[in-house]
Amino acid sequence: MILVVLIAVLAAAVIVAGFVGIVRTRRRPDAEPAPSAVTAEPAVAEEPVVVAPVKEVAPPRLRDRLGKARALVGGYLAELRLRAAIDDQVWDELEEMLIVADVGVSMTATLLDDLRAQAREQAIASADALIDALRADVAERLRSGDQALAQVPGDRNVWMFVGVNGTGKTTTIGKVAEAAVADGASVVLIAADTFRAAAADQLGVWAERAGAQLVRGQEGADPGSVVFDGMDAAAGRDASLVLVDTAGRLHTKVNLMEELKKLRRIVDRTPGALKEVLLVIDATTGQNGLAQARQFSEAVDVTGVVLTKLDGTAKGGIVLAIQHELGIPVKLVGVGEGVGDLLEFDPDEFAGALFA
Ligand SMILES: Nc1nc2c(ncn2[C@@H]2O[C@H](COP(=O)(O)OP(=O)(O)OP(=O)(O)O)[C@@H](O)[C@H]2O)c(=O)[nH]1
Ligand SMILES: [Mg+2]
Repeated sequence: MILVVLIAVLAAAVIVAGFVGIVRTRRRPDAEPAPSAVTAEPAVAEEPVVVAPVKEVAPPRLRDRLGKARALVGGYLAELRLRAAIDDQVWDELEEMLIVADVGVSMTATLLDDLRAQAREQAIASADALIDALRADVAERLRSGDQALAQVPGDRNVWMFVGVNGTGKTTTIGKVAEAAVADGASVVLIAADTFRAAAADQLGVWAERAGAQLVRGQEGADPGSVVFDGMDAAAGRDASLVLVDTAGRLHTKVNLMEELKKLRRIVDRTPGALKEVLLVIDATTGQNGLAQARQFSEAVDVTGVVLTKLDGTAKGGIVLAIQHELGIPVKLVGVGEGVGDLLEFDPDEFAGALFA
């Protein structure tokens, strides 16, 4: 009898142990892990944890944003490629294409002279080969300037943005600030546009978004004193990049151009800090941008051009005119209104995209 009871108790214990074991091994994968005793054995993950990848926004591609300019030039190129021989008509159409694309009369003449010489020397016989030679020539000419933005590690780097009204100065500064902060820079934005309170507010939105410090003054304040305070603040926080936003002004207004010179002098009180004076030109204004560039350059010694709104114009050739006639390299191009829509200018990519 005792033996029977003992066997029954043992059997019951085995069944309960087995049941507990089943429950343990069937824990839901998403359940909290059971508290485990300290053990020398490494923990073994029951299920691999799959984390959704962070969705990265790819930078825009220049060729995708040059839609209008590519459509215009592409129309001519498609026609030209059908020609059996390089005759006068081919040369006329090439000339028309370059003028319509806003390459400018002088640069067009230079490019075509070059191309004629190449065609003779290398016995170029097909329109296809001629277009390839043109593309290479354009890239070569655009490469002649120093495209890189001056930024010395460990230095205070000040970039001043100038230009006529509405070209995209404030927007470009916002885009640059965002990228620089993401790169680990300590960035100060100076709102030297004191004509309208809204101008500093607009810069403030970009500053907040990027995580940059904003220095602004009252509406109507002397822009010089704002720049002065901004340089002080930049020194205080040991900022690596300082972006100065100036009010849009007509290049023909002498007093306003004098004001720009003054702002420049205030930045220059920190010797060597001013690394770039960037003229922001709206590409849709075409050849008029050249006149602006000349006047601004005379006033404040422009070191580079930011060409904005390339996404909205068929006149992409203006890049060539600027570099050829003014010797000022295009350093950045704006290809949209979004924060990521700013690209470092790449001559080969540009020539390839335009004369594909
Ligand atoms: N499509 C397009 N729009 C742009 C680009 N850059 C700027 N814009 C737009 O151009 C308009 C003017 O830009 P702002 O940055 O305010 O120009 P600004 O030079 O600071 O203007 P002011 O301070 O008034 O002289 C805004 O609507 C911008 O969104 C660009 O690359 N492409
Ligand atoms: Mg502005």
